[in-house]
Amino acid sequence: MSAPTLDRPAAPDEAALQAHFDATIAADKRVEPRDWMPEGYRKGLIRQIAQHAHSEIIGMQPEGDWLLAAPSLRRKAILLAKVQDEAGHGMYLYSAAETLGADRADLTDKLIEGRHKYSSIFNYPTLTYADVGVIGWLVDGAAICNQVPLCRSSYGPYARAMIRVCKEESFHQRQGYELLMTMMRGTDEQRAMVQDAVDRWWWPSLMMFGPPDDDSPNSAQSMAWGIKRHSNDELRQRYVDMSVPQAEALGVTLPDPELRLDPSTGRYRFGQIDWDEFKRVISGNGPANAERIARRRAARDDNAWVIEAATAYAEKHAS
Ligand code: BYC
Repeated sequence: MSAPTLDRPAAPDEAALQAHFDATIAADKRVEPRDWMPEGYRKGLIRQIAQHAHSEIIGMQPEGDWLLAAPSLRRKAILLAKVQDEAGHGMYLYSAAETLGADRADLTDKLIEGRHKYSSIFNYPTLTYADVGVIGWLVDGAAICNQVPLCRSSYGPYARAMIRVCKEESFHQRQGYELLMTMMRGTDEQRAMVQDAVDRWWWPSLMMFGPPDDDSPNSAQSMAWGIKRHSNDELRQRYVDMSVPQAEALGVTLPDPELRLDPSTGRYRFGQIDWDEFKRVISGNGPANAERIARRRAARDDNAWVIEAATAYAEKHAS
C-alpha cells in the first residue's frame, strides 16, 4: 500500500487489485467499467466487442441490398425492422467498448483501414431473396447460439447489451424461418431458390464460430477470464445439432454428405470445414470484402457533416 496522507486515502497496490479482480472472476461476479482490470482483459474485450460491433454494422449491408426489392410491403417492413435492429446492436456494442476507454471514431477508422476484423459471414453476396430468409435462419441462428452464453460474460456492459441483442436475434431467426417456410410451400422454382441459398450459406455459417479450438489463439485466456463461456468447437457442434432437425422440418438438404447422427453421442458428425477459405475471407480476400469496406468508408465520408454539425451544436449548448 502507498502511504496515506490527510486528504488522500492509501491506494491499493497492483497485487491487491489483481487479487480482487481474480476473486471477482472466480466468484463468477461481474467486472464493471470503474473496476480495476488487467490491461490484457481490457484489450481482449475491446478486440472482441469491436469486432462484434463492426459485424453488426457491416451485417446490415447484405440484407440491406434487398430493401428496395422486397417482394411485398409486409416483407419490406419486416426486413427494414431487422436491418434497423442490427444498427442498434452495433450502437450498444460500440457504447460497451467506450466504457473500456475505446474511441468510437478510432474503432471505425480501424475497420475501414482493415486493421480490425468483422465476421467472415458478411463477405458473401446475397444473390436472391431466399438469401434473406437463410440469413435469418442460419446466420441469426448461429448468432443466437454464440451470443446467448455471452449474456453471462464477465464484463457487465457487454453481458447486459447481449440480453437485448439476443431477444432481437430470436425475432430475426423466426422471420427468416417463416419466410423460408412460405417459399417452401410455393412453387418448384421457389423451393429450388431456398435449396440453392442453403447450399451457399451452410458452410460459411459454420465458420462464424471461429477456427477449431486447437487453432484458436484467444480462446483459452478469454474463457479463463469468463469473457467467452464455451469454446468455438463446442458452440459449432451445438449449432449443427440444433440446425439439422430444423432443416428436416423445412424440407431442405444440408450440403454435407458426411453429416450423420452418431448414435453413441446423440450428436451429429459433420464434414471437414474449408479452413483455407475461412483464412482467405478473414484476411480481406473473400467475395465481398472490398465492396463491404468501400461502402462503409463512403458512409463515413458522406455523413461526416452530420457529426460535425452535431458536435458544433453540442459545443454551443455546453458553452
Ligand atoms: N470472422 O482466437 P479466436 C451477427 C478471428 S454478428 C472473422 O478463436 P475469439 C449478425 C478472431 O477475431 C456476428 N474473424 O478468436 C449481424 C481472431 O482474430 P484476432 C458476430 C474471426 O475471439 C448482422 C482470430 O480469428 N458475432 O450475428 O476467441 C446481421 C482467431 O480466432 C472469426 C460476434 O462477434 C469469424 N467468423 O473467438 C445478422 C460474437 N472467427 O482478433 C447477424 C462475439 C474468429 O486475434 N465474438 N475470427 O486478429 C465471439 O464470440 C468470438 O470473438 C469468436 C472468435 C467466436 C467470433
